[in-house]
Amino acid sequence: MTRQIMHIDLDAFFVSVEQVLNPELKGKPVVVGGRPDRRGVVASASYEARAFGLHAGMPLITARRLCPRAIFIEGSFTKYRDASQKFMAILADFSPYLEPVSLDEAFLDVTGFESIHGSIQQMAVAIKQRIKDVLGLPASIGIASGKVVAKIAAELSKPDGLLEVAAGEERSFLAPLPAARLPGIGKKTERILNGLGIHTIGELSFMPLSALKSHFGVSGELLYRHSSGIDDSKVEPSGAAKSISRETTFGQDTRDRSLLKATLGYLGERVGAELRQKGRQAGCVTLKLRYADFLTITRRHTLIKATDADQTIFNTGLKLLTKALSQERQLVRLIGIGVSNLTEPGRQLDMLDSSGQRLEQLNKAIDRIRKKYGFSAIQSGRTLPLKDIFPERDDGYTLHTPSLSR
Ligand code: TTP
Ligand code: MG
Repeated sequence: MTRQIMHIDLDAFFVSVEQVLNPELKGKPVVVGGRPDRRGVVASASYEARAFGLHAGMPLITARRLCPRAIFIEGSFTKYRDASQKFMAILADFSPYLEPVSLDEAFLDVTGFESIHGSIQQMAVAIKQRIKDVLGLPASIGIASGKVVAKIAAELSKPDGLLEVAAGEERSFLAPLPAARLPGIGKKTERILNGLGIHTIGELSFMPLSALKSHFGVSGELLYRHSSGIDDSKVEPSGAAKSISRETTFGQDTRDRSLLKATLGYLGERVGAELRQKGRQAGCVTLKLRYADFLTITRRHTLIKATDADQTIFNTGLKLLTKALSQERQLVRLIGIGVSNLTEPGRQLDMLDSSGQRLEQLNKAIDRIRKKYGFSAIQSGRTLPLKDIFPERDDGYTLHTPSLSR
């Protein structure tokens, strides 16, 4: 039976939320990301702003130069989180097979649901309408037999779009599109493909599997399948986040070890707190650094045993940081830490591991105290240097771009 998968993504999400709260912003070039005289990047740009070339990830300074009339908003993460929860709740009303991907993006498996809604297209229209009625937000929806094609269809339909790729048409739909549209094709893979004379997904689909495997290893097989529109990956309703991360841009590029270390400690604690709140453990820690010239690197370390302890996350991150700094002399612009390979904790094994258990109890106690008395009620030594640098709020420090840490 052919599956019917929807990919739903809100348009210019952060900006659209701001426009609902302040309708005067509607129809104007608007950027959420911070004040343009400060450092940081565009998190979300309205489609009017995109007409000037603005896009997510662009330095705010560049954004203002390209579009001096743009309205810059700092943004606030709690508003977006609230909207996101309501958005997911609306989708869950339509099908229980919901996989949230990020705050404003989800897959929905709606196979066999047409009898309730007339057709899957009509169901998508109803979903868009409900999101508009309840939240006032525009959404775009792609419909296809698999996740990859559904996501690309949603992207192409933006803004406020709806695009269905009929079963059997996946290959011809993908063929003319740039290869970089496929998931897993970053700048590096794209360069290699271009070097081989391959620019479109259609051209990619004619490459023999063996050649793709020899160039790209295991991911070569995925490229082979996806480029032909073959994709049987499931919509995973457990839907829990696949990774959790926090990052921040410094007010000034820095090589100050104690600042880097303290910031890493702070971000690591935030990651750890979310991990424990979600009741999960992580098998992998990733450090992200962006240097003064925007060179961005990620370094990952796979743990022998999954963890939810701040201490382990921090220590692993610190080792990666020390190594990275020894390999690159530039000043650091942004630092981030994340965890992935998330699993449910294996209770049985933990019983045998008393130091792990002690850490677990310690972290739980810290979480409880902070929930009750605020973040700064208890501080670990590793984040203390931040006290002199950043303003403190009840729920933590105001880092330079607090709301934009993903
Ligand atoms: P996206 O869905 O990628 O972007 P968008 O919703 O602003 O625009 P569209 O989908 O119409 O292309 O990301 C969702 C939100 O996540 C976005 O509004 C802001 C945030 N975000 C960041 O904070 N940093 C980023 O680099 C990106 C890409 C998004
Ligand atoms: Mg979006």
